[in-house]
Amino acid sequence: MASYIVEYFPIDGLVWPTRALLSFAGVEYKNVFPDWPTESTKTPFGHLPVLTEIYPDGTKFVLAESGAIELYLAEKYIFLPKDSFGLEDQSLNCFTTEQTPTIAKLITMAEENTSIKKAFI
Ligand SMILES: N[C@@H](CCC(=O)N[C@@H](CS)C(=O)NCC(=O)O)C(=O)O
Repeated sequence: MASYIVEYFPIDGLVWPTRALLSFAGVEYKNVFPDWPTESTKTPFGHLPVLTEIYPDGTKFVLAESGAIELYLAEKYIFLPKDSFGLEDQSLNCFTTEQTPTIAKLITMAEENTSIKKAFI
C-alpha cells in the first residue's frame, strides 16, 4: 500500500479535505511544512498543497493542485459516487472550485497579518 507526504502550511487552509480523505482511507501520511518561500521553487507550480505518493518500491508520484489531489484520492479510495461526473456532482463542484481562489487569498492575507492568522489556527 502507498504512503503519502502532504506538503502545506501548518494550518487547515486548502488542504483539510486532503488530510481528511487520507484519514478516512486509513492510509499512512506525514505532514511536511516546507520552508516558505525558499522551497517554493521545488513545487510544480510554486504553490502548496503538494501530495507525494510513495509506493512500496520507493518510487514516487507528485501531484499539485488541491482539486486534482482531492479527486485523485477520492477516486482511488472509492469515496466518489458512481455518477461522480454527472450533473448533480459537477453542479456542486463548480461552487467548491470557485471558492478555492478566495480561500487562497485569505490564507495569503493571514500570512501577512497576525490577527487574521489567529482566526485561522
Ligand atoms: N489552485 C491552487 C492554489 C494554491 C495556492 O494558492 N496555495 C497557497 C496557499 S492556500 C500558496 O501556496 N500560497 C503561497 C504562495 O503562493 O507563495 C490549489 O488549489 O492548490
